[in-house]
Amino acid sequence: MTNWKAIDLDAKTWIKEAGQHIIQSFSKGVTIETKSNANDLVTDIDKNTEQFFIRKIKENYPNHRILGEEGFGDKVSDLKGIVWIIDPIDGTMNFIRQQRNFAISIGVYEDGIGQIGLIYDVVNDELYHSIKGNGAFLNDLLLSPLEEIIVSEAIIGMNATWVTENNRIDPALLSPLVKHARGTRSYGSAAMEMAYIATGRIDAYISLRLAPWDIAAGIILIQELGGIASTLKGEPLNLLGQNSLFISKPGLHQEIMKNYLNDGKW
Ligand code: 2AM
Ligand code: CA
Ligand code: CA
Ligand code: CA
Repeated sequence: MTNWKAIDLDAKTWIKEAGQHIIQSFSKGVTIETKSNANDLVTDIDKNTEQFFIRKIKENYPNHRILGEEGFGDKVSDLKGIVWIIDPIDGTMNFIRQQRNFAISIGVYEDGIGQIGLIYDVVNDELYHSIKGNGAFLNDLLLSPLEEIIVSEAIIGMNATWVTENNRIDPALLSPLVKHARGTRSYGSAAMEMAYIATGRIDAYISLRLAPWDIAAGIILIQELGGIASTLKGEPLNLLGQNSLFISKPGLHQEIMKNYLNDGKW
């Protein structure tokens, strides 16, 4: 039997320590590089933070594998055994430009099943955490199960990109949702937006292009609270590839799927 409580405790200790290093970097300056395109950024802090987690995990759990955004982990092509899925800084552009609105995201999976989800909003010292079946917490506060809400009362997290010309979705599909919702928000960190659903700060989050490390922790957290996570076509998420993401409070997910997304037939 895997001792998830012990792993969770270690992960929380490490995530706080990593957060301290990140805070210290604010006064030192960071080195910025671009990845796939001019808006796809990475810093030495993203890389150092990922390497920090890998060192800790390998020392303490040598048979666990690690899938990390910056590529210092293992070549993971299946989810057998225990796999840590890590985004050392989710919201790198915010980290660089705002020194806020970013998070560390860690999901721990066993044979493809999410067991531990951690999202750490470093600057606000807000640690969202969940062990499957044991509830979800913000720091020491037990979070309540998510309640149903309707579109006209809901705040939807979504990047404006998806209602402009783009090569992933017809902007006409999502624009009625933007119009009918109580409001929309875009924070620029998928992990943080999912954490905000957990606390009720927003009610759903939509993105057309996310990687496993963006979503691994958030889906554990939200499912623990009774929320629903799928692709924008309503399909199950794949933690080994790119996905669209539609994660939401219950009720709202069904309403949007049916009335705005033609039950995934688009
Ligand atoms: P990142 O900061 O870790 O790269 C921004 O809207 C959100 O989308 C962030 O969570 C960001 O994660 C994620 N994202 C995923 N792929 C991206 C890409 N190619 N370029 C920029 N952001 C990306
Ligand atoms: Ca990135
Ligand atoms: Ca990310
Ligand atoms: Ca990242």
